[in-house]
Amino acid sequence: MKRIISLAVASAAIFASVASAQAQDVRIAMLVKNLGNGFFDAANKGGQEAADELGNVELIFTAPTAPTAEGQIEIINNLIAQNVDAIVISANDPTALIPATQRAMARGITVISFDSGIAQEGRQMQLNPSNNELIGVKQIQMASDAAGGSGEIAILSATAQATNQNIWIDEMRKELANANRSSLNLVDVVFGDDQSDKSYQEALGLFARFPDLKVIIAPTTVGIAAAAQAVRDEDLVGKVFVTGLGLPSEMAGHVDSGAVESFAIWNPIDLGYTATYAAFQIAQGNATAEPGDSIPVGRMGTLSIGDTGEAAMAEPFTYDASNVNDFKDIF
Ligand code: RAM
Repeated sequence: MKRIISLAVASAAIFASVASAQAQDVRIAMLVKNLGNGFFDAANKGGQEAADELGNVELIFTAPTAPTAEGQIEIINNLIAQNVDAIVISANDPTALIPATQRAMARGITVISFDSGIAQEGRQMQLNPSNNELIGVKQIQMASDAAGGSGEIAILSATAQATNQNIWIDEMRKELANANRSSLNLVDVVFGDDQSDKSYQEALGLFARFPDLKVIIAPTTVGIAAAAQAVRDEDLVGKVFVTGLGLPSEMAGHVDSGAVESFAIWNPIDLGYTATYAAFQIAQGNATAEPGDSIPVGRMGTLSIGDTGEAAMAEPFTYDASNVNDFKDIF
């Protein structure tokens, strides 16, 4: 009797170890622009949620320290050597990563981009947080509201190569070309490289060069927080307003200070969740990402793949003094 019990215990132990080996058998790497950015920490949280829900996924969160294509290429090469199942990338350059991601795809690794895209030939799909035109128009509308409809505005962006910011800047320029926006004058576009210090210095440079500046639009969560801090430190609250894309957790104090009247963003947790979920579906052969395809993505519903292999999520949400404090503990 004793022997039978110990055999049963031993086989349970073997079964448990086989089950745990199976339990982690899909490895998905989330490779973001750089470390230390709260936006990507929130995306990682969503990715982890998807991994836990799917049950047999290990999510590897990784990034270079600075947001460069070179740093990401080195990591992609390492991920190929580790033979991960999928790579989900927010790219620091639309084209520079293509040879590396094509090598990954040739080895059977699923590659999708999200947030900041890779050109079509370098990935299987791109997940946009929202409609790009909407993101551009929204930011010009917020800037116009802060400027009272006219005056000098400047853009403080992330890196000069960032796919997503460059698309949004193009959309902003298109919106500014409309006759009803002709009283807004875009005086400069500068780059803070998604580094707080550099973004802060670039904001100071704008104040010095453009004494009549009314608004800084920062289409980056790092840039908007740094620019708002610079406005406060230079006692420019009420003279220069900051708007753009920010995280409620990082912007609530700046809204309270008056440096920021409104800003927008989508939910980065949902974005990371959806990107990870979609990568799993493609890697497992449950879905494909050809134009016209649909990919089920758990609690976020279904993604519809458009002509260029892109899918878009929800509209950006606007935050101001009336609601920013309700969201500051979430992301
Ligand atoms: C920064 C990054 C990211 C962008 C957000 C809005 O965190 O540049 O790519 O989507 O801002």
